[in-house]
Amino acid sequence: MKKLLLVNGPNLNLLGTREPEIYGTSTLSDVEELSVAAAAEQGWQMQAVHSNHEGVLIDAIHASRYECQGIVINPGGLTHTSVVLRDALTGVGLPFAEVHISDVSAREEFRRFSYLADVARVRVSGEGIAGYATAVRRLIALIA
Ligand code: CA2
Repeated sequence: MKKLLLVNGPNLNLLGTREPEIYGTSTLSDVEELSVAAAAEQGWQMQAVHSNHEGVLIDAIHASRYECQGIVINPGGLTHTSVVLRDALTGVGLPFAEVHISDVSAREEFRRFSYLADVARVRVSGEGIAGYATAVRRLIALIA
């Protein structure tokens, strides 16, 4: 069975505990369940990883190289800072979707820049956690 890797970056474990006006009230577990279900609807498996540590995320991306056909990633704040995360994603060469719960284009100026924007095959921002399902469907449609 074909498989996607779901990556959630730093601080996303706080979902549902603070800033509901920006991120809603759902938890990271809700996000993972929703994403697994969206993949299963298309007949795909999904493996989820979350870490607050950049190197752990990079190791998970490297390990997915021969096991997965694509990656759905919300890098959290690393979106705006991390060349090494970009290098890991381009390095493994898997097509990936960049997803953000909030509308990063309508927030602070520093959130408008993404190190992944020009290499992501799919970008979803501002749809709340439903955006993960959108990203899964659009990525699978591209690579199936
Ligand atoms: O909108 C998104 O999904 C973000 O990737 C979330 C990141 C932020 O740095 C990006 O600019 C946009 C922040 C993740 C932290 O999430 C929290 C959730 C609840 C409470 C505190 C943090």
